[in-house]
Amino acid sequence: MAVQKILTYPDPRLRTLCEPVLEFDKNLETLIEDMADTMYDAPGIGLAAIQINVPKRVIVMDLSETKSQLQVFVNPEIVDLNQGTREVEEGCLSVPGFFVPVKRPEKVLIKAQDKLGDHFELEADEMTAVCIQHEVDHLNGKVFVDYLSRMKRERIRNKLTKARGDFESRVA
Ligand code: GNR
Ligand code: NI
Repeated sequence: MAVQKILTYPDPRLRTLCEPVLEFDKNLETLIEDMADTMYDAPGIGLAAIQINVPKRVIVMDLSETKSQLQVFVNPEIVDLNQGTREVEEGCLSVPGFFVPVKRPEKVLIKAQDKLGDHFELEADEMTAVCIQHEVDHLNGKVFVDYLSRMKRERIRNKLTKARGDFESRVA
């Protein structure tokens, strides 16, 4: 069990363009374990490696009620299946306390590798489609607040930097 600290917006490290995984080794296995531990602890339904400050193209997700169906996506690619768009309220562990509607493609094809490097494909809709797109955005340095107006984004940024300042002065 190695729960890691989650980076919070507007931390500039969340803007990193993450690197593909080339070696499917013990390091990758440990990273995936840490990510799952951190996601379940939070709790959240997904996590991208950069959220724990590892700039690699690795995602974990678990959308099951019982939190017993971990999904791992290494080097994922998303293809829009052009079945329209849908607006769903999103949250992010790196933007704690804010939930806002984001419009995204409704149905996507995911091409990815598993932790051993084997390639697989998966058609996704509903929450799986929302979550994988949210996570792949993280791998490209994008956060869901980027879809909001500048005014709304700035309001969230100000609240989070002020919240952090309050916390730091209390623990100091
Ligand atoms: O836990 C999470 N919930 C969530 C809800 C709606 C849309 C996307 C998400 S992903 C989020 C976890 C997270 O921040 N992943 O990057
Ligand atoms: Ni997120």
